[in-house]
Amino acid sequence: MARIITVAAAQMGPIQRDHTRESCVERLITLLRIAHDKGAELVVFPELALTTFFPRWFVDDISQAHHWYETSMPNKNTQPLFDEAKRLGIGFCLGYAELTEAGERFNTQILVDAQGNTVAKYRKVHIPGHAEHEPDRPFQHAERYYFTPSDEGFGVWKAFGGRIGMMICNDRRWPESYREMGLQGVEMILCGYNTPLHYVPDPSQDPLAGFHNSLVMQSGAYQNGTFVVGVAKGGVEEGVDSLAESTIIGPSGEILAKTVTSADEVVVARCDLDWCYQYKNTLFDFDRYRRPEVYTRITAQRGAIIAD
Ligand code: CDV
Repeated sequence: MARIITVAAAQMGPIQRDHTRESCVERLITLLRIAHDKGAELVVFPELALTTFFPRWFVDDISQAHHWYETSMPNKNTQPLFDEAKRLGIGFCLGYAELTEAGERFNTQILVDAQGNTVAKYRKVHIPGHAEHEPDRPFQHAERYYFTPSDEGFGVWKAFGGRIGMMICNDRRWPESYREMGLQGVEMILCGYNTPLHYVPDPSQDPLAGFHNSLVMQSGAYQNGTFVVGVAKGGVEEGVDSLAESTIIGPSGEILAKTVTSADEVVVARCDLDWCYQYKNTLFDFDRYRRPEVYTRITAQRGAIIAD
């Protein structure tokens, strides 16, 4: 019997600084209902879907930023989203800032099943940007100040009749993220993102933002025989323009659906998970063709050791 997941990429337009959690949750519920009407059984929301992208501002005392984080999930603000999803019998993947009881701060994504149970949690591994205030920038990208890089790595969970993995934004640029999940048989990777269209360290990359977004996700999908669902928070948020172009990609690397606006928008694809095996059992038959014995540098070193 075919294993089908109808998945929705539920893109958000900007969330401004003064937008409340309640207003964000209302928008998420609207997107959820639209996705449900389009036949989706799993809805993927962006990275940091409950707040503006607050790492664009630096504060000297980080406790002044605690109001951006969630200390429990669900909580009073997000409970209506969980309730509506359960009523509709639809699952979702949600990104938010997490503050643990031990005081650790993570950039987190959860997977919630159609019965309203949180079945998986992923904490961002690759944290981009900077940890110190850089006053000369037009805006900060201080993710390395606000978030601890998770050591938990990349999990794959049995859910929605398949094997689901998660990653967050910058993770999608690293082939290791996909391969770690590929080696666990992942069939669908869910990835929220916030990608400013102006890359401050090297503005020559700005016109390539959309190209690079597609390049990494399409390659990761193809090379691991998996669906990839990339979902943006796009548009102009607090003066910073961000990439939209939320995309659902098949294991062939082809684009199955893509948003056309930079506002709240839902696109859907009907994904036959068995399609993954046309790639996993042929060109990318890992067990037959991979050569881990010669890939020793991949985990033994971080930076390049330049050959001379
Ligand atoms: N939120 C992110 O991880 N954004 C990065 C930016 C800094 C380049 C990204 O990889 O899209």
